Amino acid sequence: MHRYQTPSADDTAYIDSVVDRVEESLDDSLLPVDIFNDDRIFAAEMQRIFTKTWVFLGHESEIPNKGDFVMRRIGTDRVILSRDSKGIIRVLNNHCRHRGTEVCHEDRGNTAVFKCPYHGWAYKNDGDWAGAPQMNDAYGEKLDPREWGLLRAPKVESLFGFIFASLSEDVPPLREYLGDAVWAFEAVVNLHPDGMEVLAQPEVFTVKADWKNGAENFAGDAYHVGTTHYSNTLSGFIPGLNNVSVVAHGYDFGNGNSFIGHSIADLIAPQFTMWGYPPEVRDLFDLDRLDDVQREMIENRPPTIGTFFPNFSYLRFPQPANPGEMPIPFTNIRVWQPVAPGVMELWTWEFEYKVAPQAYKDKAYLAGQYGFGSGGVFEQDDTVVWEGIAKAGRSAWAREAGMRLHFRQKRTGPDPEWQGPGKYYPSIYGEYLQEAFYRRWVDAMRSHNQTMKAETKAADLAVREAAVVAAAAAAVEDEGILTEGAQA
Ligand code: UNU
Ligand code: FES
Ligand code: FE
Repeated sequence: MHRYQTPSADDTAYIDSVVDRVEESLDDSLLPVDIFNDDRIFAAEMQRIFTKTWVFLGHESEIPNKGDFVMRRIGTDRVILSRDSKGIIRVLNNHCRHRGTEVCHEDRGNTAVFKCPYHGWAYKNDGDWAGAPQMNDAYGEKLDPREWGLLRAPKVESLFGFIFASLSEDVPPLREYLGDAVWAFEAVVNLHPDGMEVLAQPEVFTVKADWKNGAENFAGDAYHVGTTHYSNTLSGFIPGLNNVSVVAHGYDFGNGNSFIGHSIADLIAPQFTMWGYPPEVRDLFDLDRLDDVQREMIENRPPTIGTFFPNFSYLRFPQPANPGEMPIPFTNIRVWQPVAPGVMELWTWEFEYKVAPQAYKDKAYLAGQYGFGSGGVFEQDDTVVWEGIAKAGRSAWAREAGMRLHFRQKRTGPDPEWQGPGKYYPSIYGEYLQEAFYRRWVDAMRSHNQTMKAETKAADLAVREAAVVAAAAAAVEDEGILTEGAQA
């Protein structure tokens, strides 16, 4: 049994040749448009990237209680993100093991059991097979709950409450995979021991653009803001917005994980250090948790926008909750979810520190949604221009002409004095972070030799079970991923 259609020999030759051409082009700081809207490239991305890397699924605060679940996606599959009756977080494939139809049709809820709507097979909230109608007449005896349980992601880990999963047994642990980016992420989301929480369920909407265009933009594109978002400069929505790339910096943590930083105090007003958090929130932070370089970084040029390969992005910038008000920072987390060639779902969540006053959470939610909700004034601008790129990727003219995109801004190197991990670039000009994102894409598209285990044999499942429990147990110590009593 193959979980994904194996490309034919011809397809593989085609895909490999495109990946080669992308790499050669990047050596020239160019990028072929073909990769943004191509059936075979899309299929290969699902197979070679989305079943192999770590992907973000949600936050612990979305499923705080045993039995809570939310529906998410890994690649084109709908998956159940569940906190099982022991408190362990599970990522379950939503396809019934009997005939394969979709088991769960709710976006969220709380349940001990998922029951398939076709013939009624039932699964526990940890994925195990639980029963079937007329079991004695139909089957004679109970089926093996492990062997006939829902497919389960072998790797689930939580980082500061943010839950990632991988369908590959072979990925390194999440912290190792993200590498130095963890250091920056910590300075963003771990300024208080209670961490952050979601302010509402995510918004999800379809954009006729490729997932990579959003990921690339958030990996390092400060240059577009003055033009794409000019209406927000005109309206005075964020003071100084047209100069935002002048005060922007780059942090490259390798492997396609990067942040933009902004000296916001230079842009808006001197008190806008540390993203411009007002004293009632800033005073709650425990900055002793950070090292000196992290502290200096968030004071003067905090990470404002970033991408973790492949499709997780972050944004924190001060914006008014209502026109004319003082800008305040909001925290928006997003996933560029591929659903078809040239089409993605955009998932966005607003977050805030758990300890922040409720009045601040309410305002931060409004500020975030005003700019980057599905109808947000920035979101609308960005998605329209990205949709144009998907059209280029489908254009016979552009493809026949071998059209390649330009990543050749003037580059000045990283700061040799930088004391932190990764590389710090005082200037964002150069499009080096976007180029690094596509270099990581090339690497991922090449490392397809590791194939997923084809058959879910009982023995495999036992191994997976052990891996999931071990990961969850490690997470107890690490992040408190389990609820109370879960270890019993
Ligand atoms: O569109 C953006 N990347 C952006 C928007 C950056 C800074 C402020 C607002
Ligand atoms: Fe699910 Fe038959 S397909 S019970
Ligand atoms: Fe933008």
